[in-house]
Amino acid sequence: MENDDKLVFSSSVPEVATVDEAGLLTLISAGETTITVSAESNPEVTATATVTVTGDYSRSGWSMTCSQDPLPDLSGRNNSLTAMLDGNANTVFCITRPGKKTGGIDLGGVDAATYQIDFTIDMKSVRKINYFRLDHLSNKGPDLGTRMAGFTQILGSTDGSDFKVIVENVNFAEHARVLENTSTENIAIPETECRYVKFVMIGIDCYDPGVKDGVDTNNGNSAQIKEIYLGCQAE
Ligand SMILES: [Ca+2]
Repeated sequence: MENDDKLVFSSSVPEVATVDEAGLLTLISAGETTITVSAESNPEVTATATVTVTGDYSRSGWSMTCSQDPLPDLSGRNNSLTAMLDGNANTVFCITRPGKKTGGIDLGGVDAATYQIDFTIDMKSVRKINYFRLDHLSNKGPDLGTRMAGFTQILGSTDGSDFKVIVENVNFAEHARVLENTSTENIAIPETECRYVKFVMIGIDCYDPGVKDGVDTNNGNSAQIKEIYLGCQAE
């Protein structure tokens, strides 16, 4: 390598971080990338460093399936299977709660204590996750009863068919019942590498009854989630 030799920088995953001609790193979104620097005169002389960016993953291109189909078309909610992945506050993923009837789906006759609803998010590539977070519909009192209060199980899979339990009985009702909380905090789950994440709700405890000032308003026919995020944060 000569004294005036130039260095060439590259990033293996530019969606995570880019590196410019001078070696200046720009962090883009959560994930892992390898930065390589090589000598222009002799590309075989290289050095590498792994850079890990923590936080929410970009959800661009992610998709979702849900056991409840077709989804109810609730007025003004722009309900769809991508509604909680789109970063749009005007679109909301809605499902009918066990024991309830809304949007053309009647679950009044099911055993609400054992009835299962689940949805699965496809992140399109295997990633390391250790938290999720939800945005609730709103901070209006009547919408309290639409909030989620927990999940019976969260499972992960790399191939979409073989799912392993990541965590069971995740309960965030206490946080959800504070009217001012429009989002959950980042809810930690055991660190897992997977592409598909399945959220399972069994029975009515997963759905917030809309408790306000100690009184159960029980006004929710539906469960509604404005946004869901997955990410990896430092332990
Ligand atoms: Ca949305």
